[in-house]
Amino acid sequence: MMVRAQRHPPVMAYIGLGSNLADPHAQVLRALDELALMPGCTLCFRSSLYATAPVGPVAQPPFVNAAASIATTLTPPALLAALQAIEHAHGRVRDGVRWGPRSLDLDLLVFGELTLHTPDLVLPHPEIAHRAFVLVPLAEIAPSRLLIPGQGLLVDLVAALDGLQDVQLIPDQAGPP
Ligand code: PH2
Ligand code: MG
Ligand code: MG
Repeated sequence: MMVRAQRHPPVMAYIGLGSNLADPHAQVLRALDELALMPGCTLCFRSSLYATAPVGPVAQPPFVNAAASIATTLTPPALLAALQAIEHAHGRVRDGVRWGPRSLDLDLLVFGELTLHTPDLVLPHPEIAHRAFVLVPLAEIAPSRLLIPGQGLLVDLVAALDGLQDVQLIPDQAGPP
């Protein structure tokens, strides 16, 4: 009898990308390519890049933000570790300044329908609902009726944005071949 390793069916997960140091545009483009190479993950969609004003209490340079969807057989902690390894390879230094500038931030936003509260990982990401720099890229690649557990339908969260946050689409510079 053939014994197969137990496999979990793939789960759709959404990642938020952000950078505001060391050529943010290039950091985010490279990170999107690296997400596609993570073992146990298939990249489904990647959003456009957006130039966004920094949100939060720390004065810092503007960000480039984007979002991606992956189908993954990894567990949430294993996926988090893979994302942190990419952040680390981009020179991300965790200096303890919460919400401070960063060369690359990869946030696990949504992991299927899972709700999780551990010291290392909270799912869905608790800050999605009010952040245009997350919701606008996410709305480009996710179904409008995506349910963000505990926060609501993506379409409703986008409609509730106050319109005050500066999020500008960066036109795709790749021209026709
Ligand atoms: N990330 C933060 C804090 N503020 N502002 C923008 N525009 N984009 C971000 O990715 C961002 C932020 C902490 O993760
Ligand atoms: Mg973040
Ligand atoms: Mg983060």
